[in-house]
Amino acid sequence: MELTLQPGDVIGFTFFTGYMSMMAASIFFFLERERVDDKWKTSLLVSGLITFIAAVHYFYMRGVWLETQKSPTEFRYIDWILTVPLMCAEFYLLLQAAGAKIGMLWRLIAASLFMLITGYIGEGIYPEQTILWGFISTIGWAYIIYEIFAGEAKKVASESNDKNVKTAFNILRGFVFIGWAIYPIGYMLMPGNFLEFLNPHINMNLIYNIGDAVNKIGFGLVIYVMAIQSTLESRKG
Ligand SMILES: *C/C=C(C)/C=C/C=C(C)/C=C/C1=C(C)CCCC1(C)C
Repeated sequence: MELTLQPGDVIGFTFFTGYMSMMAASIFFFLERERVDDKWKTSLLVSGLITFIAAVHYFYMRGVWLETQKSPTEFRYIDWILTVPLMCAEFYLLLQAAGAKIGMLWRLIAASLFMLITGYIGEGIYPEQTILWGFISTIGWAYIIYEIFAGEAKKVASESNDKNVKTAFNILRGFVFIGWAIYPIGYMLMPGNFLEFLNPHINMNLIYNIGDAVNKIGFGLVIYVMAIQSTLESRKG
């Protein structure tokens, strides 16, 4: 096996572009922190950390893919276990001024770890039980959706009187509901799972790489736009 990107290796291509776009997004979020009000600086820092942690993992995943043409499952889940709780922290930072309590953050983090650890068990350890573990994992995701669409996070957001925060919260929830649905679709391409029949044509890594680009960079950009908007408004009046 040649350890370089071969023509026609579409998945390999997305590992390279994933690496580079995560890196570029990190530099962008880190430098743009200068331009926003102090109260949003931590949110932008966390956005940059999410894409930076992903960039480092993409660097390694790219290497595994080139060497083996197999899923870099371990690096993938280590990345998610670090970045998904940080995305939960973004919800907390956004809603802090509106009165969000730390308990909400811990519940979101616990649910996301449950979702990812059980997902890993079905992808990396017992792939013959992928449907069972995929189902268990979905309970964690469902809890997160409950918390932001019907639970305390939703309540706090609806009581906020900052329209920029409200808009950003609504878009971020959309990412968790629709953008995150990309991942279980990738998972179901595993042998023995519901979408196995698509497997020779669509590779799980292609779906996961698209999901990461949409969710990690998109999430950060929503927070960035909110922070800039809020900063401009506060400086005007
Ligand atoms: C930056 C990485 C993100 C936002 C990763 C999100 C991952 C998920 C929402 C994964 C969810 C899964 C299920 C809901 C069931 C099947 C197993 C998983 C782990 C793929």
